Amino acid sequence: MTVKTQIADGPGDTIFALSTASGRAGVAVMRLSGPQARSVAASLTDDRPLAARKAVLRTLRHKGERIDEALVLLFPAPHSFTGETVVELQCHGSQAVIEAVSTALLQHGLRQARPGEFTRRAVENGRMDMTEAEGLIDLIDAQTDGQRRQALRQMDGRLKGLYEDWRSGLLDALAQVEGEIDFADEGDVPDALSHAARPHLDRVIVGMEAALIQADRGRAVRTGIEIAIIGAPNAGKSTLLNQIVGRDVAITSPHAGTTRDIVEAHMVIAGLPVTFSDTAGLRDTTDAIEAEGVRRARARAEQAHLRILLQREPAIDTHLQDGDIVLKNVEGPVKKNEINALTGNGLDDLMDRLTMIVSTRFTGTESASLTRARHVDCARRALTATQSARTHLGVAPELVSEDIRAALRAIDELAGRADIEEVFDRIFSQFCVGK
Ligand SMILES: Nc1nc2c(ncn2[C@@H]2O[C@H](COP(=O)(O)OP(=O)(O)OP(=O)(O)O)[C@@H](O)[C@H]2O)c(=O)[nH]1
Ligand SMILES: [Mg+2]
Repeated sequence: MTVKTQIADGPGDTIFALSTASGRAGVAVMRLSGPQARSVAASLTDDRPLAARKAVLRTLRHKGERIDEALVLLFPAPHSFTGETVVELQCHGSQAVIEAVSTALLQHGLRQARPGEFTRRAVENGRMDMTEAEGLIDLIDAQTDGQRRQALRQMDGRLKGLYEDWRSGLLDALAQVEGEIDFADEGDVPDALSHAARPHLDRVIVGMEAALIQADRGRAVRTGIEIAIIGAPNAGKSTLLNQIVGRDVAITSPHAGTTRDIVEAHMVIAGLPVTFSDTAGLRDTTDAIEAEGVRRARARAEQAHLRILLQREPAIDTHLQDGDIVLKNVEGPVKKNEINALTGNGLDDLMDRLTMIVSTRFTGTESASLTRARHVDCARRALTATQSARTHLGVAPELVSEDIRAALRAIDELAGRADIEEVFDRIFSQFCVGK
């Protein structure tokens, strides 16, 4: 069955890119998108008809010469990834085939896609919103299970659902406000306004605040969790790092002040990427190099999601935040909150505790929706504007609708509806070519 009608293709030119990784492989997928995709695919395949969404085996030919045998798949607009007509050529994955196909496509007037251009077209054609597109990048980049799950939820429109809810609450409030301004008796306006719009604004504010509280967690899942090992010189920090990762990554010695540079080691805990940092022992020192190490150690201690403070006589007690781990490095049998860094006695308990912390604090079932700095920035601006609307309700009604519109604009930006070229360029340049 062939599709008879060519459904509205956008004005853009037709692009192509290799969608699979380059290098030697069994199969390589070359993807074409745009108004010419179908006709160019037809002329490469002896003009035999292509049925929608049916894989067919065809000889690819250019200027009379056979290039390859390929599976050809046609997705007529608008039911495709980009919303334009898309053709996939599944050819053999050698450098020579890929080059010959690319040359043929270029000679047919197609253009090599820029990074993220397929997804950008999908967003521009309303096939997905910006946050779903970001979920897609995260899914492609996911290295652990936790990241994969969060990315899939984002791709399924989790954040979209949330901001659509905020938007509808704001629109309800706006409708009340504008209705009241039109009809109410001058004297009654402020009271009537606050009465009708307040519950909507309250609900939106509560939702935004809750999402922002969870945001650190969402970003931690994307970028990984940082755990800093801190303590006095000679506490056994480097010895502990080596035990945790089971490799000799950091130099240890009886000399106080051995570690200066931050030594990092990576692991996966509870499905999330975790980076442990071993840091210089914290003390005042006149040695300029060690002092720089201590400065870096303090900075890392402050930035990390979690600190393990290792104590050995004399114990120091510094840079701790809520929920951190304090461990005594002891000889012989270990009790709760103790470890023997040299023998590894107590290490299993520490790892259990870390697994528990990572899974409850960072991957809980109520996982985060705001997963990027960009999301947090838009949501904060929307929250500030909504709070301002609520403050103005009883006192300056003329400002309320202006505030609500500002909140709606911030949400549009979050959705990628604001269509600001610059924002689009920045986001899509993070994609790889072929996506
Ligand atoms: N007996 C014993 N020795 C330990 C223990 N932990 C570490 N040590 C020793 O103590 C010395 C200092 O250990 P490191 O791991 O280098 O200490 P650090 O905290 O990294 O020290 P700086 O890098 O100087 O801040 C080394 O000689 C270790 O072998 C322990 O639990 N028991
Ligand atoms: Mg050390």
